[in-house]
Order: sequence, then C-alpha cells, then structure tokens
Amino acid sequence: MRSIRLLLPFLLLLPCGAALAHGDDDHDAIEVRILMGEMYFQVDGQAKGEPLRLQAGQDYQLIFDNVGAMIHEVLIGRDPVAENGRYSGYRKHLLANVSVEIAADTVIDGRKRAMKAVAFGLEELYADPGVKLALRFELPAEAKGRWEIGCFIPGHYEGGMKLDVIVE
Ligand SMILES: [Cu+2]
Repeated sequence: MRSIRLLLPFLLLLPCGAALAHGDDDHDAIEVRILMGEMYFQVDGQAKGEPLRLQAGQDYQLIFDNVGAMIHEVLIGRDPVAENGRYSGYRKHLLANVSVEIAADTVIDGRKRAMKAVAFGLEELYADPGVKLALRFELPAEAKGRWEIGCFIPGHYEGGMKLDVIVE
C-alpha cells in the first residue's frame, strides 16, 4: 500500500482540481526535483551531497520523489534535536510561517489517488515508496541562511539522510 501521511498544525483539504491560493500563476515558480532514497536526499541533476540552493522571495515548487524502497520523511529546518544520540526533528522549521500548497500522486489499495491541500506551518511529511509530493510556496525574505532537509525515521538521519539547504 502506498500512502501519504501528513502531520500538520493546520490542513485544508481541497477537492481535486480546485483552485489553489496561488491560482494558475505556476509559470513563475522554479521547479526543483529532490530524490529520496536509502539514505539520502539528492537534488535532481546535482551530485549527491551538493546543497539545495534557494533564493529568498522566490516562488518554488519542490517535488520530493521517493525513489527508494522505504517510507521516508521530509522536514526542512535547522537546529536538530538530539536525545540520547538519537535525532528526532528540528527546533526551527523553514516553512513555519508560510502557506504551502501540497499536491501528491499516490496509489492506495491499487487505486490511483491524487490529493491537493493547503497547509500553513508545514513541519513534517511522510512519503511511501513511489509517492511524489509537490510543495509550492513563496520563500520569505527572512528565510535567508542555512537550513537542512532531513528524514527523522529512526536511524535515517544518523545514516546520512540529510541535505544542506542554502537560502540566499
Ligand atoms: Cu528516511
């Protein structure tokens, strides 16, 4: 079974094809595909370990594509929390004060499903193998600095499943 699990402070589900907050102005969003697997995040077209570089104030569509064989998480933040040598998440989240449109294609019980949602304060997403998650948002000016994408499923972050994000 493939599914998407969302953990969000606020989630608004929309019928498929419904107009999202940004309307149809997709043309000005920069699309970046990020591959997820065991145990890495990799910007499509870049070498493994090369940071994701973003511009503050720009519209983005980040597509997280789980090409691996395991469920993975997507968190974008800084200041990882460690307890007893285990990492459990970030103290600060890049999209904490940002409205994000989420679109996903998945298969549940053999049937194709698509979902769209708008989330404010996105912290954590899960994607089963084969799931593609598209996150569309405008990166605020105050996001400048160093961030990180990480997966905090036990053992994954420690196993190297993280990638530097540089917002300029
Ligand atoms: Cu993972």
